[in-house]
Amino acid sequence: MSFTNRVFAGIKPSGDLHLGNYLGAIKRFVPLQETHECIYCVVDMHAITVWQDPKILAQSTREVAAAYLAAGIDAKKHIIFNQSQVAGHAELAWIFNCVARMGWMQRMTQFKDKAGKNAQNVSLGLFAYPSLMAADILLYKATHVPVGEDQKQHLELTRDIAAKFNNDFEKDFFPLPEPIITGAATRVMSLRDGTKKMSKSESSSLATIYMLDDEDAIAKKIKKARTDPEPLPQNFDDLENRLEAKNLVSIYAALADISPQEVLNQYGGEGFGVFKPALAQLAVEKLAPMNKEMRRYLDDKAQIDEILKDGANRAREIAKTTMKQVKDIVGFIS
Ligand code: AQP
Repeated sequence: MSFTNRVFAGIKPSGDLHLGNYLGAIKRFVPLQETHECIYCVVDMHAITVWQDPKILAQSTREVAAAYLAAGIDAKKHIIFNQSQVAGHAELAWIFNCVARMGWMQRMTQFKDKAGKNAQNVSLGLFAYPSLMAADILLYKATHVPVGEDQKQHLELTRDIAAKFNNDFEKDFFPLPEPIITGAATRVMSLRDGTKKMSKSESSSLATIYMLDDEDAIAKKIKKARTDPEPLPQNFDDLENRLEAKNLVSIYAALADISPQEVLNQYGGEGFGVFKPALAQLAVEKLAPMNKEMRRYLDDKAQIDEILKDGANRAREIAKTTMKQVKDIVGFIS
């Protein structure tokens, strides 16, 4: 069977969006609009796998939508919506819970990282998260999924679920979606610890550049970013054991749309006294206009809610067709 070239991607409204979400995901969503039919979702049902204050959840949902719009996603030509408005996500996720195997889910490293020593006490939803993610993607028979490096394992599980469904029920019903993991910053690390991923749940605000940070905050965080006393090398490979320096060079490359090696062609031999101000200037130049645009959208909640509703209506139409077929295939009377 041939499938439409369709992109699905989502971001959890589980806190303030950061540079990792931007460089690893949102920035890369934009050019895909030229080549694919794109569905960009605010995955609020994933957010509640850990506690969310209901008042803040609604605001964070609008913030993700505002970031999509400010980055340049065209909500008329493509689709922007929040997941909980389309019931098909939950319906298909249940069917996938019955397709996925316990052993597959138990291998997911993100669950192990997030649950830590507290595995008996976290929500069942956190454990089942990858099955809902598979439903998000396959409900639209999406063929491509742009994600950061951290989501690679979940994407592989999505393919396993699709393959098992096809094998158990009907050959070639679901596509096996391809991850798109490209660019210089597929895994942006904390500015304070090069071994840790930059993340919404990080407690030190100095470790994370937020998309709504103002120019002073961006410059201050880059100035205070942890580094080492050595100058930058001429070759990117020589940064292998200098994680914090490698992270800053990768961030520069991703912001400037050049390769990390090209950054070192320019700054190799320089110390951080020269490189950090250059990075701060570039980050402000790239992030400040988007920040302004996000705030403009956030000032008009009704407009964002309308965009989400319109997107959900269009997403629901696609989802309805898939769910009708899935129910027939599984043997549910509908
Ligand atoms: N540090 C990162 N570098 C590159 N890409 C990243 N992404 C997240 N962090 C980085 C990518 O952003 C997209 C949306 O992720 P998400 O918000 O749905 O979930 P997450 O990966 O769990 O993000 P966080 O910030 O770490 O959230 P919390 O702390 O709430 O769990 C994905 O494509 C992801 O790869």
